[in-house]
Amino acid sequence: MSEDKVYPVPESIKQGAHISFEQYQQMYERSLKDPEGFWSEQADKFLDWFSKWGTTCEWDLSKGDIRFFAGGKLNVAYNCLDRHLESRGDQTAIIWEGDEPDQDESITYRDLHERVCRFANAMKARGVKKGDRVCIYLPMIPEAAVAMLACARIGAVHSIVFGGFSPEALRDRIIDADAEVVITSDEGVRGGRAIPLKGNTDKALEGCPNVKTVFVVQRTGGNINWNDGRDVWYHDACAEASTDCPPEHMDAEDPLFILYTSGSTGKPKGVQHSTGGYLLGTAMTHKYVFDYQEGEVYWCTADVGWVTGHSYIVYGPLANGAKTLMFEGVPTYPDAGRFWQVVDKHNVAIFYTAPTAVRALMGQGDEHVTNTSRKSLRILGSVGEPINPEAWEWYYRVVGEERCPIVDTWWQTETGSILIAPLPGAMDLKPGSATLPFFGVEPQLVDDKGNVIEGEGKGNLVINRAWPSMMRTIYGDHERFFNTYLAAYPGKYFTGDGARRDADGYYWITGRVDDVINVSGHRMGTAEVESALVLHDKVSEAAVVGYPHDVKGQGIYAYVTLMAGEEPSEDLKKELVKLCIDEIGPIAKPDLIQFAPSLPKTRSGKIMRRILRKVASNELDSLGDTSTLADPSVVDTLIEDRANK
Ligand code: 6R9
Repeated sequence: MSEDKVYPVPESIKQGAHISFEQYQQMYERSLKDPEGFWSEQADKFLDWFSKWGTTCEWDLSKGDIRFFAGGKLNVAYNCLDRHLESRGDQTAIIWEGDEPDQDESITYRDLHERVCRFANAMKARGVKKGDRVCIYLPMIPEAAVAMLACARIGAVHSIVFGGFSPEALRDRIIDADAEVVITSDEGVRGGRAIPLKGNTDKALEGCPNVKTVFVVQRTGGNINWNDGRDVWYHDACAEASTDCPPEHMDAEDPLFILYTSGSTGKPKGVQHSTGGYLLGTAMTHKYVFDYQEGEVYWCTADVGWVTGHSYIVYGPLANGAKTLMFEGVPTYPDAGRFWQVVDKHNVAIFYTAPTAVRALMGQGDEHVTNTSRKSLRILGSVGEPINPEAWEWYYRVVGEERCPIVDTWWQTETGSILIAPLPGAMDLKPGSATLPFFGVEPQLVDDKGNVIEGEGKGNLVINRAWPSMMRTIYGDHERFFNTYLAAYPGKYFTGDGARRDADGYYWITGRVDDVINVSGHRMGTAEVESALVLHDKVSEAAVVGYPHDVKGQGIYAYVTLMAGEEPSEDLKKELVKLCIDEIGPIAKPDLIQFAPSLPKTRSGKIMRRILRKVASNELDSLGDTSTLADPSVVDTLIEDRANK
């Protein structure tokens, strides 16, 4: 092993783990040498099929064609529910923990199956059919999982929009997906505060004439407006629906869902996932990366509005017949010990969260953790951004009491499931490294010209072959899919991340190499925030970059140039912040705004973001070459006026 700090696999975890290091090596090698044999065995083992596929896998990344198990028929809801009824119908499927500590609910596989069938029939009764897009805009309540699975059952393609997004962001996504049905709730509740989801939906729908039906879940009973021809109470619709709903036979390559994510340019893109390959990827990784053992309570703290919630609250765990915990609230309500209180209350064995939450809680004092037991915990997980070694050590030492391995899982909305992560019974850990690739994943590092870097080194992270849960396209724009991910390095998938590989072959993700920033584990395209800022009458130009932020990982730093004659002011800053919140949502709120008389541009008019990033990060002695700027003196003014001196 190299000079890095290494944490060997604890004996207690090694014994009884699904996979040892030797097994990992054998299976990994086979997955690359004999993908047909490997994937067909796994698809047989993990999923139930109505009928078998033709060719197991075929892809040509230089053309954008990817197919796994094509011709095979299955249904995701059947795999997550029906097939478990005989053996574990009365076992808990979902443990719901509400925003208030005295609110919770356990839903068995049988209950969940019934609820899904009813709601599936309710949608059918209103004309929803295979292939239709359905938008889900719900808080973290069981109905979110019910709605997802009900769509899957009838072959409708869901598009979940995170409840923290604004009406404008919701509208864009409904229009892009051409959804005719929206599922929302009267309000959501987080940290004791109500969020007007129905009100937001009403606003969004002012611009969506194609939406015919809005199902409304009653969560709080708060006041809402009602549109008689369009709005339907979810509970009424379910009450009158039958519990008998045969699952649609879907092709493995039929779309399961669309999920919008940010890129470096343009509007958010609808990442489209498949049915068979996606479910196989999430089920396999859920079992092996978390070493999930029968009967254990597993908790992923993500929101179902993000891919982590899709794959690791709902699809992966339920496909494996697991007990999955769904939490409505926030880590600091009623106090900063909430996570650990919930762990004790429900005997959570596997806990999966984001580094930003770990850092935030680390700052609140150890006693919130140490005054709970946490004896049930066995495995800890991290996802969303690189975890800094201090946060890793705290998570390991204070939360896990040095007995729980931390699985640092690297993946993306586009990858569908975890691609690089330790298997807890197999791999020694190094704080800050996502370690080794999962089965069938062939990572490579390339330089900007596409030359492959062998052995130890640093470069752009690409994946040299397709894997089952890989995205299939961008909804409605296959060319954009190709250009965004497959054009840069022909035959390879480009992740947008940079990485280093050490002497042991371990991967260390260094962060995005494009204009995407990662704020509290949420992806944000700088272009999206810029577009919001320039909507203001007084703004002529804006450039947004990320800068290091203690808790959020990266903060949003906005440089704003005003129209001639306009004066900077604190009030104007507030208006700009509000504009970003209104256009995108609270996660897009700039942390720092600097009014800049002009931005550093090349002679061809390109903004030199590298310089803006350096100034925002206070790395003033490494600005690099500024000689190609049209007016190098712009940089002195920028430094003089920086917002975080
Ligand atoms: C699952 C998810 C993807 C981007 C990805 C990378 C960053 C995620 C990470 C990580 C370092 C990890 N990222 N996990 N970076 N270590 N364990 O987060 O999907 O929202 O699409 O974000 O997040 O930069 O490219 P998504």
